[in-house]
Order: sequence, then C-alpha cells, then structure tokens
Amino acid sequence: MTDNANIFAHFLAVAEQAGDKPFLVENGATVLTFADLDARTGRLAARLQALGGKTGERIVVQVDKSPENVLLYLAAERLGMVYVPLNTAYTAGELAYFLGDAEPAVVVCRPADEAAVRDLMTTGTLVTLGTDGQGSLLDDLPDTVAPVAARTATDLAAILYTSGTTGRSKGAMLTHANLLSNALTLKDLWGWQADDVLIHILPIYHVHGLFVALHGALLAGATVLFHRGFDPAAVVADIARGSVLMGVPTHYTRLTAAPELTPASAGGMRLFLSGSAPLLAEAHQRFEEKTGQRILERYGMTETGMITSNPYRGGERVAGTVGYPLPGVEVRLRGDDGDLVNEGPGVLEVRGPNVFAGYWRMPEKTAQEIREDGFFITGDVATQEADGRVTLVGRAKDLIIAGGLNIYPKEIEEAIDALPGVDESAVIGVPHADMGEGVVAVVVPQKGASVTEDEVRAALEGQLARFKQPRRVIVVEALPRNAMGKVQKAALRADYAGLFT
Ligand code: MLC
Ligand code: AMP
Repeated sequence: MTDNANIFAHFLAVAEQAGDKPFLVENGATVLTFADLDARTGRLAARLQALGGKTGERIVVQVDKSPENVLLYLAAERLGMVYVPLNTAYTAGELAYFLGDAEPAVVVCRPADEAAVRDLMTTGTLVTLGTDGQGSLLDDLPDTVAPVAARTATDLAAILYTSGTTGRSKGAMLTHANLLSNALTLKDLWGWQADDVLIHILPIYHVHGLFVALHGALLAGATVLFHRGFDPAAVVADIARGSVLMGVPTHYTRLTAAPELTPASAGGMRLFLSGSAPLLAEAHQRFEEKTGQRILERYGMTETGMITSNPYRGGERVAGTVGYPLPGVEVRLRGDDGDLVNEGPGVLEVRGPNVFAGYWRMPEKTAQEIREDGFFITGDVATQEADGRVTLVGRAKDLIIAGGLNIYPKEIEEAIDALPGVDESAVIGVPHADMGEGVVAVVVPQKGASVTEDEVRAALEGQLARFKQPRRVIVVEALPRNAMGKVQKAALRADYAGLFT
C-alpha cells in the first residue's frame, strides 16, 4: 500500500497487482484492463492539466455514463482535482447555480450541451465528452502522463451537491480519507474478492454508483460488467457471469417482474445489495421468492457515505431494517425533546471517518448540521435495538425519495408559487409502485384566478429536472392547516395515498 492519501494511489496499487485482468467489460467485450488504468488515467490527467486543471481545483462533470466517464473520474482524482459530478437530468437553470457555486477550473459536458453550458460559465475551460469517446476532452491527448498527486487525508476528493430543505443545493465536501475509509470498511464487511464480478447499473454521479459500487470493485481488483442504463433483460443476461449487484429498490422491483430471473439463473450471485431508499419488506420477500436470494439492505447518505449495513455473514438480514453501524462508525438517536434516547424513535446522528468535511462555502449550514462533538444530524428518524440494529421509521426532513433520487418539496413549491395565478402550493410524496414515492403538487389558485394541472406541468417543463416534476397536480381551494397555521402534509399524503397504486 501507499503513504499517499490520494484514493487513486490505492486503486493504482491494486491495479498493478491485477495486471491484464479486465476492469470494465461492456456487452461481453473488455473495454479497459487494470493494466491500462495507469497509462489511460495518466494521459487524461495530463490533458486536464493542459486545459488548466490544477490539484485542489474543481472539475464539474455533467456527461452520460460511459467507460470514458469512469476514466475521467479517476484521472481527476489522480491529478488531485476535486470531482463535482452532476445528474444529467439537471436543466440549464439548475446547472447555472452549480457552475457559479463550484467555480470550476474545468467543465466537461455532453457535446449537444456545449453552447448552452458555455453561456452559463463564469469560470474555467469547457470541453465535451460524448457516449462513445467523442468530444473535445479526448482530442489532443498528450503522450505524457501526469504523476499521481500527493494528497493528505483531509484534502478534498469530491463535492457532491445535495438539495436541502431551504431549496438551495449544498455541496457536500468529501475528503480522500472519507472515501477511502468507507471503501475499505465495505470491502471487508461485504467480502469483496478479486474474483468478484460487479454488475454496475447505477448512475455514476451519486455516492451509490460512483463510490459504493466502483470503489468496491477497484479496491478488490474485481471486474465490472458495465451497464449504461438499467434494462432488466440485460441485467438478467449478465447475471450468470456476475457475483455482486447494487441497486435502489426500483431496480429490485423491476427485476422481480423479469420472467427470465429464476433461482437457477441467479444462483451464481453471492450478493444483492439495496439502498438509497426504503426497500419495502414485501419487495424484499418477493425478490427472495423469485431468486432464492436475500437482499442485503444498507443505509447511507451523500454527506456520510455508508452508515449502517445488514450483516453479510454471521447474522440475519432483516427486511425493513438497515442493520448495524459500520465498524468505526458511531450512531446515536435524539428525541423530540432534544435529549439522546436509546431505542428511539429519534433523529439519527452519525460520527466517524466517513463523515464529510462540511458544506462547500456554507460554514453556517455546516455548523447547523454537524455538532461540535463531530456528530452529523442526518434528519432520518430511526429506532435502535439493544444489539445496535437500526430501523428507519421516518424523516424529520421534508424529503421525497423517488427511484433512489432525493427531491426536496421546497424547491418545487418555490417554482410553482412563482407561477402566475398561483397563491400557494404543497408538494408531497405518495406511494408509487415503481418509484417508491411519486411527486404530487397540491396547488391553490389566487382568488379569481384559474390554474389547471396542464398549465402547471407545462410551466415546470424545462425549469426543473424531469425526475423532480410532479406526476400529478391537484388544484384545491385551500390547504389543510393546523392550529398554528402550518400546512398539514400528513393529511394531504393520506388524502392522495391512492393516486399511483
Ligand atoms: C426516471 N424518472 C424518474 C426517476 N428516474 N422520476 C422520478 N424519480 C426517478 N428516480 C422519470 C423519467 O424522466 C421518465 O419521465 C419516467 O420517470 C420514466 O423513466 P424510466 O425510463 O422508467 O426511468 P429509468 O431511466 O429506467 O430510471 C429509473 C431508475 C433511475 C430507477 C433506473 O431513476 C435510477 O437509476 N435511479 C438510481 C438513482 C441513484 O443512483 N440514487 C443513489 C443516490 S446516492 P418522463 O416523464 O420523461 O416519461 C444515495 C446515498 C445512498 O442516495 O444511500 O446510496
Ligand atoms: P442522499 O442525500 O441522496 O444521499 O440520500 C440520503 C437519504 O436516502 C438518507 O438520508 C435516507 O433518507 C435515504 N436512504 C438511504 N438508504 C436508505 C435505506 N436503505 N432505507 C431508507 N432510506 C434510505
């Protein structure tokens, strides 16, 4: 192993051992071997340098998933840049905020977005990367390789934006030590081995697909069967060759419906992992009936990486629970009255080497959410059994999770309230068979004005990323309020609980 805290140095040490073994395989063909990793990332890092990228500066990336995107991430880490990946669904308006806030030295976007992104940029050099390796990023690749930058444990490796209850996105600053500690812990806990084969179906702009999945394979020297999107039939076709799959509950619900998936076809898999959103006990059970395999559910956050996990060995994977705090990670619960409680329910707080360094350029927000003793307030409400097992029972934060993606109602309410003729709105999540939760907007028109569902939906088109847009808009005369005048979202959720089921 290496003294350099740069996480890429640790990946490289493993790659050197793995040699010619395939790292990324797509549609049955090897697109990248471990032996290629050093030279390919070295040249790409030299290219980023030539574009003006420097160690410690930010690189903002909004591109479609591809093997080159994986290389770009690794090259950025190699150079010691701070990687800032963005959901490809974000609109120009959303992107403008991220670009202004991150002040990147380099921006990489899809070729089709080049002109629009250029208009939004206030700092940095723009290059493009397409799905098949086309784009100006890979033009003029130098023959030289950039060395692996020396980084300390507290240096930033990435900033991942996460929306907040105020509607404004916050950049979670993740250090090299945050990422490496979590990855090493999960490698041991989940029994990663060099002969593992990961079926990778997640986007690579979030913690789940970028860190939890890719880092596991990189630290184990394991092969990745690379899927650019999620097609259940393609996953089933790969399952005979795979050993590990990570997904959000929607992936498992859709896989359960795939006729080709059987205990025989899934028999070679050693681990199905789920997280990012609650996996209903019923979905857990149906997957087990279908495949004979028990999903291992774990719980995490952008700010903290993984926090708890059901056991891989030597313990039960209990449906509806998220398992035990990871080794080296402490959790505690705080009740409504502000005191710590043992069993809960209470808001879960977490401390450990995985907990982020704070929100980018938001010291006051950081101080509100990380206590002086280092515990981060997750906003998830949990109970804990005497043996440490955690069950998530609710959220203190007003958050909707659809298909594993977080949606903050406040942001959507602000967009709707700004529309002509709208007095106020309340955005809620109600059960959705495929996505877990579906977004519903309940809208009150101004006196004498008329507002229709179609008008609201059309107005939000292009303004908010598609996954955040309400699937239904209900126009009402007034919102239910309690004696304090607060909108009763629980009552609205009950009223519209059956909309998507
Ligand atoms: C797609 N759509 C969504 C959506 N994904 N709507 C709400 N929520 C989502 N997550 C929209 C599309 O724009 C489309 O809208 C319609 O839904 C149907 O799309 P689809 O083709 O069925 O969707 P698909 O491309 O198959 O994507 C579904 C999915 C994807 C579940 C595969 O959303 C996904 O990969 N989710 C994973 C997200 C993730 O990685 N989360 C981890 C965060 S990290 P229309 O109107 O155009 O038809 C984290 C920490 C942790 O949370 O613990 O891991
Ligand atoms: P994000 O901010 O996208 O990282 O999302 C983190 C949030 O996802 C957490 O605060 C939880 O609310 C939720 N989450 C993650 N894993 C699980 C899980 N296994 N069960 C329920 N919720 C989860």
